[in-house]
Amino acid sequence: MTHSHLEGVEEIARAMFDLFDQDKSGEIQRFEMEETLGKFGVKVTPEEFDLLMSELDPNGDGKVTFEEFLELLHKHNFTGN
Ligand SMILES: [Ca+2]
Ligand SMILES: [Ca+2]
Repeated sequence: MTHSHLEGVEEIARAMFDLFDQDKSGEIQRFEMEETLGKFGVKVTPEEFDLLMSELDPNGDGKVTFEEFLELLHKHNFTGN
């Protein structure tokens, strides 16, 4: 069984997304982002955090959907395209 390149990327993105989405609500809220980064020992200043959220959450509703997450990966060429 062969996976297309895009399917592989979506699988990785989904796994990463699930890691952040601790309450499995289907969206990453700010507190989840903060907690998950903290768990990995990543320290960001409030300014850096705001910048990160504005990247991840372009429509500014305070939640990152899987679509927004995937779009960011594409934007930064993590997909290799
Ligand atoms: Ca959530
Ligand atoms: Ca959003």
